[in-house]
Amino acid sequence: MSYPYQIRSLEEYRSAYQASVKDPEGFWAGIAANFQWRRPWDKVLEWNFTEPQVRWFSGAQLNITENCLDRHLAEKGDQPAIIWEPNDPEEHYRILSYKELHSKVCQFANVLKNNGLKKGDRVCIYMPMVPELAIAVLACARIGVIHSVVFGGFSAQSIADRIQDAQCSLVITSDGANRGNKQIPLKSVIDDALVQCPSVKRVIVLTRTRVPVSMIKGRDVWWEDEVRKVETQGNPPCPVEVMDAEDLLFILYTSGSTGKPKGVVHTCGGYMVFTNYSFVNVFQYKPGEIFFCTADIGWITGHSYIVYGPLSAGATSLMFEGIPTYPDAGRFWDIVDKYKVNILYTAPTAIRSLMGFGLDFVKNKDLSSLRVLGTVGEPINEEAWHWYHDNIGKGHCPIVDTWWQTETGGILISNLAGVTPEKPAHATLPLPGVQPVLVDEKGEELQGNNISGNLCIKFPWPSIIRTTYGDHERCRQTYFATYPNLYFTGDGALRDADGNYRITGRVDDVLNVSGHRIGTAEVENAINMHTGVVESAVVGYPHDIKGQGIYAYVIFNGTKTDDESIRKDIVQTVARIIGPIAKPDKIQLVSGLPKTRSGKIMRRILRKIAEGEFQNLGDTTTLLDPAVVEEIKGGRL
Ligand code: 6R9
Repeated sequence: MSYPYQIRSLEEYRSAYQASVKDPEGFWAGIAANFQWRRPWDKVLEWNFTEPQVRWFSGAQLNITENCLDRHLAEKGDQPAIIWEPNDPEEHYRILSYKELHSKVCQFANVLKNNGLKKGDRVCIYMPMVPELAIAVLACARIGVIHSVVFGGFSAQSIADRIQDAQCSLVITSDGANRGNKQIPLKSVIDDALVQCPSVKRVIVLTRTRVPVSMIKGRDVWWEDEVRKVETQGNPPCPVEVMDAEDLLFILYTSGSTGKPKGVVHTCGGYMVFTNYSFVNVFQYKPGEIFFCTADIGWITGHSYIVYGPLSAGATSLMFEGIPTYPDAGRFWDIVDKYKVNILYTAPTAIRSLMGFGLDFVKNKDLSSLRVLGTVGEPINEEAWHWYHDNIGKGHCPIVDTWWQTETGGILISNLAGVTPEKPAHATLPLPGVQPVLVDEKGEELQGNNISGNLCIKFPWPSIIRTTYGDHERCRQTYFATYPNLYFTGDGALRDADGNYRITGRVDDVLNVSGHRIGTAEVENAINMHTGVVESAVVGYPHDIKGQGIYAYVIFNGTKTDDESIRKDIVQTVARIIGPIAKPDKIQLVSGLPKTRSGKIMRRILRKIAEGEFQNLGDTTTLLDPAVVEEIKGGRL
């Protein structure tokens, strides 16, 4: 069995692609016909990339949870919607059928309403990977409340910045989170964050780790108590809030090359259509299959391919609370074996890390249920691709290398599993409906194949970013001003002789550390918060497991203790300001930074030195003080 809009052969791919370019509106209207709308659209697409303004399915009304839940109840009510595997393999797993998930979402949506929320309000969700996280997300969507999920690894300061930016009035969290053999005190981090957030009037706390927490009277309530209240009200139904297609669905913060993280905005109709379409086509999902995406719901991959894409397709989505190396490096394979997973979607950094533990952890695991493998988040090197292909896919599972971004909402460039050809380390071809181009520095579109350039998209797709929350000009500047009439991705890419794209990585000052986007400016700002730091410059360098590591050059004139404790202090500062994911791997203490006469730091030189490439430093004659380069080279870590 397949979906009516599933592309099943290379020929079908080619004709769908052509149709999508020739008549985009007709193409997307055909796909959008597979959903439940409360009111049809007046116009499929209105757009310009100058303001920018993009409106998909305008005039249409819908609720995404009606498409993710209600519409499956008649035929799939008893089928598992979410399978949840806890951090500790000894703890009991949970399975929520579509019926159960629907009733829990309705119940919690009523909790939110009881706590005063209404359409358009913003809620911050800071939770572990438990089913209640998915329930909270869907409950917001059901009543038109805009969710802003913040990954559990971010610090109090990062949360506060995000809450303030979106002016959230409510926070949903838990007492703590389990991650491997560690516990993270989420509620206490929220308490620290909220000191700076007067907009937050209510905090709902789920019990997970049972670590003691302080509950503030009048502000903090327990999830379980609130649910009980709804039960004593007799569990009233929760009709959906009927949303306009272009009403906001969620905000998700992501790093860029300058300033603080920005709130990427996605809207209801287009996001629903595109995440569903890409899920069904890229993975070639078949009803009844078990889909395991190892991402955290705190990132876009979790939003689109744990929650909205799979559930809108009536799939079974497996959610894992823990980490790939706990209790040992065979955990992913145990999970595949235990639940007979059919599709596994993970990140190159995880594959490289597990490769390092050797094949003993793969041996004796039954992986025969696997049909499709996927990767996302960063370029996959050929060695990792082959390891994944040979040892996990046993040579017969196609690997989809899916390129996309928080801003794109869903997968834009990828092979379609078993349908279009794969090529190691290549994301290959755009999905029908997606029109990538490569441009040179001047923004001229490069024609033909065997070329490289900056990756742009020249026509909107339904889940394109609509704005950056509260600051539309920033959205224009960041994505639409570099090259007129193009969406600029920030990535560089090659196009091979057959038209396959190979994404080579960011061409801006954004790092990709273990698949997480981190701005160099953000890390520098955090380092500079340390009282002893005069100035710093941060660059990426190749890292065997993380893809990129963080290399910081720091001018320090604080109280001189030994270099090692200065470094430790700086690392702690970054962890406190941003979160552990942004900790520098290497900190080199220097007496100066290479600057041009106009005072600009020459990052190109610092990048080369961090990479250990002392030749080709390029022209250093424009430097204010060329001697500083020699000193930095001498002290490289
Ligand atoms: C989905 C996600 C986006 C950046 C993107 C690019 C890198 C993602 C990739 C890839 C090469 C792939 N990226 N997928 N690079 N091949 N298959 O990761 O979103 O966190 O916003 O990161 O990740 O550099 O620009 P996000």
